[in-house]
Amino acid sequence: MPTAIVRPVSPAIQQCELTHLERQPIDFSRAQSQHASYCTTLAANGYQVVELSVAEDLADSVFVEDTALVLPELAIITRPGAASRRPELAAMAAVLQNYRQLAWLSEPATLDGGDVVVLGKTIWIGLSSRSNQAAVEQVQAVTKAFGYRVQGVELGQCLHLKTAVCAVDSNTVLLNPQWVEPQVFAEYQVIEVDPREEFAANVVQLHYGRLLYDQAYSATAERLRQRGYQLILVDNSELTKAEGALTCCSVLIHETEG
Ligand code: CIR
Repeated sequence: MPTAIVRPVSPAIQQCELTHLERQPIDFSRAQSQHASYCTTLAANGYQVVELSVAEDLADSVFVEDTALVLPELAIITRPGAASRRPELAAMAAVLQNYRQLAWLSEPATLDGGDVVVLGKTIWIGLSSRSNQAAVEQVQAVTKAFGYRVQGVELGQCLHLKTAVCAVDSNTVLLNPQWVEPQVFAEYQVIEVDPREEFAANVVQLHYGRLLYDQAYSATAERLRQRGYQLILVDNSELTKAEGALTCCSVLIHETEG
């Protein structure tokens, strides 16, 4: 059975890091109930949901994706670009060690898991305000023995690589051409987001091929449906204000893929 590691929304969420968005009020109880639906949806789709304990004073701790990269062969504990987020790592490492051998990044590398897109044996890393070339080199060093190629990607004005591009299957990406150059992903099939929906590229690939998707992006959802993808929609409106998208809220552990 695949596993999803999640963490409750912190009561400090209003003090979250923001890079490209203006701060606006976040309704904590609404964020909690949307997050609960996200977890229930993962469970209903076959995941064993493992919840880390709430971190009262770690504002961004719900965004567990940024703390780890899980591959079939090992898990890498990241070194988030925002120093405020580094205390989030210990709880993730304590659980992940039950599933994978762990590797750690060290200074000067910085990496947010939101900057990582894995397609087969290629690991794409966004060179964002959070993740750097030293991370590309360190991830390459610890994954080389398993046959991975690690490639840095230049990004436009968005927080993470997964804000700009995500895989929707092993050979296809969903991408916003304003934020990442489509040519970089020319070896795959490329689906572009609807130009009215700039945040629509973020999508969670579930273990049997369905996609967990944000109900806010109906025009891009239609594009995906027309290509034959089955979508499961959830509401993420409160955590969107914290610059968090759907992939950010879980670390998925699959039997055969990261
Ligand atoms: C941050 O700026 O770190 C959080 N407010 C949002 C992190 C979102 N995580 C993600 O996209 N993987």
